[in-house]
Amino acid sequence: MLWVGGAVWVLVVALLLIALFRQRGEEPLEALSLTAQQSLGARAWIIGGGIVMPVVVLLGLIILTVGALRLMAATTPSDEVVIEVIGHQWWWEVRYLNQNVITANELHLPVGQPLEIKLTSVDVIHSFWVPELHGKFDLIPGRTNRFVLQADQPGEYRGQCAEFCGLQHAKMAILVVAQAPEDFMAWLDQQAQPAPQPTEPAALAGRQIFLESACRECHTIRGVSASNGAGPDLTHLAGRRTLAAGTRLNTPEHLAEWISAPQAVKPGNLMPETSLTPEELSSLLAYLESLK
Ligand code: HEC
Ligand SMILES: [Cu+2]
Repeated sequence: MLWVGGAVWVLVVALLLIALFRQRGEEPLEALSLTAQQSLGARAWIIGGGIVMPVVVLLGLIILTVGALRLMAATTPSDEVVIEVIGHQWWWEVRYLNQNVITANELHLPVGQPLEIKLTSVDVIHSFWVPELHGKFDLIPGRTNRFVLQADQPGEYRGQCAEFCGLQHAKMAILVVAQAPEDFMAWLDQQAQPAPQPTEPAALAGRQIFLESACRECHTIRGVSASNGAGPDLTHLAGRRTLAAGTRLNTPEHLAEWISAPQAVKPGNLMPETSLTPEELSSLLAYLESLK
């Protein structure tokens, strides 16, 4: 397209320059009436340059374009792994539809394999954007957008919500982890397991506190309790790199900070402040950290 467009441009500019600088002599305008032969030539220019050439050039480009579009659509994604990304104010829910895996703010995929990503939202419009991998795609409530995502190099790629979605829009990041296919399958198998059974007494007490407090209303821990889905699934929380959509690295200190004062860490986010005694907090943390 560039070369064809360039050739057309050079031709048009050359004709324009010829017309501008052609010597017309001194005759007054009225004397410029065309001979029969000249007017035939002028008509040939209009029909040839104004109709025939554009039709030929544009037809050629349309054929090329349709061919290129067909090639692009031909990357058939795997139907074994289909990922749904659901936007929430202000975090990402990530579901592996055929494996019954639900996680948050972290999307793993095998290197070099095209995967279908379905995008939707439960509240307002968000936009999924991992600049190093693809262009922006919107997450729209009540609608599913699809695209095919492929990472060619292993590594971690930062994504960001790219559609202003409220107070903590800036703190709505997602981490895309592209792994060797066997590592990815191992990760997926591990994520499909229910939450591990705690063994330590503190963690066992922490699980009880989780079940008796408001936490369980919003957070699912598969194998332990189901929730209304208002907050991220915590089944394998300890295996995630970040907390609260990339707001903090997932360390024991940051987790303690988050549970004891989520509104100080990410003001306005939809997790309410909780009132736990220091003992309750430390057991709860021991439990959450066991959720590998
Ligand atoms: C009213 C619903 C609600 C309640 C109750 C609630 N949370 Fe949350 N929680 C959320 C939401 C929403 C987020 C996501 C916040 C964000 O990133 O914007 C969240 C995030 C978290 C995260 C970070 C998860 C991640 O992967 O980023 C943890 C851990 C967590 N909550 C633990 C708890 C614990 C423990 C309790 C009980 C003491 C609790 N939550 C009570 C709604 C709730
Ligand atoms: Cu958003």
